[in-house]
Amino acid sequence: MKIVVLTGAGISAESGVPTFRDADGLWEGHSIEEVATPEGFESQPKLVQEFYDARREHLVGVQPNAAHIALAGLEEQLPDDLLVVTQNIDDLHERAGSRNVIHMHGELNSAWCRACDRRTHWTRTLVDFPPCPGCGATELRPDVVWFGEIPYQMDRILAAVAEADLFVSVGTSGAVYPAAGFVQQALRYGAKTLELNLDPSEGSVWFHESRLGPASVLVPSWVDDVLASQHL
Ligand code: BV8
Ligand code: ZN
Repeated sequence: MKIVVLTGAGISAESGVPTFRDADGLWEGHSIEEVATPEGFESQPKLVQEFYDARREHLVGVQPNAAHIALAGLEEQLPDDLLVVTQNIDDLHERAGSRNVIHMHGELNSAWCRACDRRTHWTRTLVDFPPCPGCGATELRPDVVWFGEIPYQMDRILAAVAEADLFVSVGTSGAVYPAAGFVQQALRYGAKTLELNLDPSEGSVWFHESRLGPASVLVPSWVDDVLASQHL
């Protein structure tokens, strides 16, 4: 059984990573246009670097939760059949042990050089525009996908969604495209669709089943169901 799991900020909420739209969400105090668009970076580079530097620093103090850990455990049992596609730029899936992970919106712990196109694992700050380890240019930006930019690995993602027998969405409001459109594609290719979310999302109508509650509870119990059904 081929499974694609799409995750959003809600899966990392219980680890202490703020979501986007919740009351004290990331967008509070910052307009999307200001901090998450190429235009915003052109006009206020230091503000944007500081926004991502703060999130990168905050990442050090948080840990994967039971939802991340359960998905990593499922991958161990179904190594060739489970793909996690995440909209999150945190590294909690990997720190929980997941390997088959696509960061369609990029990663906080990566810097991208606009001069030589090199991507470098990066855990420090970028606000002082340090030189690129490859070419020395001071053209490093956060390796994240901003609004108006094309998400990463779309071909691999769409191929996996077309192959999926089961499409599961965890902790996402379904407000940002193209991620919010994957469930409709999965349905079109005949997949069963399941939503695990604290609240109903903008895409709830597209799911055969929606289970409402915290990811740290819903994901482990769903994983137990899958393993039981696979007699694993
Ligand atoms: C593109 C990286 C062309 C940076 C991000 C008009 C209509 C339709 C689309 C558009 C439109 N105008 C413009 C667009 C396109 C635009 C878009 O969708 N805009 C929206 C605002 C309308 N999209 C783009 O620009 C994308 N690029 O379209 O290129 C293209 C198209 C197709 C194919 C090729 C090319 C690029 C978008 C990527 C932007 N970058 N992140 C950063 O992180 O700073 S988006 C960012 O916001 C996240 O990555 C994520 O995608 C989104 C936030 O959503 P969620 O993760 O879902 O978080 P949210 O807070 O909203 O919700 C949390 C959910 O969790 C809630 O439902 C809550 O109930 C639940 N929850 C909370 N706690 C828990 C929980 N669930 C379980 N347990 C809990 N404990
Ligand atoms: Zn460079």
